Amino acid sequence: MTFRSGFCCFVGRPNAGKSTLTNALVGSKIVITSAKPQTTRRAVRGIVNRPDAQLVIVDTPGLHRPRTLLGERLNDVVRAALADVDVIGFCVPADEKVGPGDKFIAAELAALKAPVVAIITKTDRAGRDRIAAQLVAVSQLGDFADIVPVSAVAGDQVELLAGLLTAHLPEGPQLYPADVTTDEDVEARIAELIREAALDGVRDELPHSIAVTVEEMNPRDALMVIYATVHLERPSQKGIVIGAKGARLKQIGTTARAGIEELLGGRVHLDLHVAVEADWQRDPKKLDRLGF
Ligand SMILES: Nc1nc2c(ncn2[C@@H]2O[C@H](COP(=O)(O)OP(=O)(O)OP(=O)(O)O)[C@@H](O)[C@H]2O)c(=O)[nH]1
Ligand SMILES: [Mg+2]
Repeated sequence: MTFRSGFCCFVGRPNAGKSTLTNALVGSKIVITSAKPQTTRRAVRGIVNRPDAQLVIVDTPGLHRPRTLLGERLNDVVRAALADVDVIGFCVPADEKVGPGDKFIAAELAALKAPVVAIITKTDRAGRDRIAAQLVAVSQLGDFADIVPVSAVAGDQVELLAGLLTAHLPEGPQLYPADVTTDEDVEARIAELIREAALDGVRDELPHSIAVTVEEMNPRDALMVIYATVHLERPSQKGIVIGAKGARLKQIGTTARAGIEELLGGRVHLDLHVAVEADWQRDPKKLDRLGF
C-alpha cells in the first residue's frame, strides 16, 4: 500500500467554518471556533491520521479586507501558509450568497500552483435547492479539482473530504507521530480556550479587541495553577468583560477551566486578570509582544 503525507491549507472568508471543519477532520478540538468573524489568528496545524496517509490541515485566519494592522498581519499569515502546501481547501458556506470576499480569494488562489478543492460548508443549514445553487455559484468562481458539500457539525461527507484531499498528497512517510493531533504548544492552546470563553456573549468591536496571554503555569500538589491575562483595548471594555460584581469574568473562568482540564487531563486553578493595552490592534510593538 502506498502511504501519502503532506499539507492541506484551509482558506476562506471569516466565519466560513474552517476551524470547525479542521476539528471534525482531526476528530478532536484543536482550534477554537466562534460565531464571531476573525476568530482564528494563527496558522494552526491539525493532523489527520489515516491508515493510508497523514494529512496535515493548516487552518488559517479568515482572509478579509483589513482595517487594522492586526488584520494585515492575519492576511499575511494566510498568504504565508498558502505558499507551500500540496492542496488547498477553499471554504465557502452553503447558507450565505457567494460574494466579493469569495471572489477576491478565488482570484488569489488562481495564481497559485497547488490544486484547489472547493468545500461548501455548513450544509446542515441549507436546503437541497440552496446547496445545488451554491454548487453552481462556486463552480463559477474558478477552476477546482473538486467541489464537495460538507457539514462539520452533522459529520456529513467529512470522511469523503478527507479522502479527496489525501489523493492530492505526494507519497511520503509519516511527518508526525501517530498520536499527535497538533503541533500547537499547550500554553498557546490554553490562551485560546480562554479567548474562546471570553468571546462568548460579547458583540460588535469587542471580540476583535480581546487577546489572551498565559503568564505562568505552576503545578501545586495535584493542581495546575495558571495565571493568564485578558487584554482589551479600552478601559470602557473592562466593565463588560468583568461584568457586575465580576460575574462575567467568573463565567469565562469556569468555561475555560473545563476545557483546560480536559486538555491537561487534570485539575486546574485559573487566575484571570484583565488589562488594557490601548489600541493594541494598531500598534506594531504591542502586536509583537502579543505574538502577532
Ligand atoms: N450549523 C453549522 N454551523 C457550523 C458548521 N461549521 C461551522 N459552523 C459555525 O459557524 C461559525 C464559524 O465557525 P468557525 O469554524 O469558527 O469559522 P472559521 O472559518 O474558522 O472563522 P474564522 O476563524 O473567524 O475565519 C461557528 O458558529 C460554527 O459553530 C456546520 O457544519 N454547521
Ligand atoms: Mg477559524
